[in-house]
Amino acid sequence: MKLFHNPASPFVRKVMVALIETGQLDDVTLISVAGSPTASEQMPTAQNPLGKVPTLIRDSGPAIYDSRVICRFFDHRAGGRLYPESHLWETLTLEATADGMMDAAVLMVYEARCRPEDKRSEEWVESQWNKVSRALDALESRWMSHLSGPLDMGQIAVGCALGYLDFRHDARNWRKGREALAAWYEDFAGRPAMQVTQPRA
Ligand SMILES: N[C@@H](CCC(=O)N[C@@H](CS)C(=O)NCC(=O)O)C(=O)O
Repeated sequence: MKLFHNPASPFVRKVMVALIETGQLDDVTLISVAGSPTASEQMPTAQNPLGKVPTLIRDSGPAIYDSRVICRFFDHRAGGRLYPESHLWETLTLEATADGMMDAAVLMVYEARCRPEDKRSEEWVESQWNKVSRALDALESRWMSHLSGPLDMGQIAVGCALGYLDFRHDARNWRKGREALAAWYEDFAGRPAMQVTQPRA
């Protein structure tokens, strides 16, 4: 199988961590691409009309995309450990929360990268950060017990979201006032799968 990949993408990182945690990394060849909403020349637009990574070309059948779909596909292939039936809706909601944080954090980067300076909106950027900030507060106040349970895809997604905040929005100091989450991340980031997938520009 072939995975359209970029080492800075937190969504691609989710897939890579899931592949490593389920022992399937050798089943995938990486195709390196780079792009943004305003530069889609290298992006997999033929396989994914949205022109986004990650996109996966399987051995048979059409390409599949969106990190949630690809992670679920690989987990299903490996026997279903990362989306446990007993906590399915919580796991999916936690993953959706982390994905929403990544969406907002990536849009903040695109605002600076894709728009001319005189067209950028500080209010809009701050509104995106407000989403991230509310999600961080929810993780700290409501999700610590789930985060501390057996490994699942919700945890992996949160780990990748927090890693992306360190990578692109370090100055926002997300750890302040979220000591439990910060301590959880300190431990989670030490997993070998997290270590070898650290984001790179
Ligand atoms: N919901 C998608 C989001 C993927 C996404 O936004 N990927 C970014 C890279 S971090 C991308 O490909 N951006 C190019 C674009 O938006 O045109 C997923 O979970 O896979």
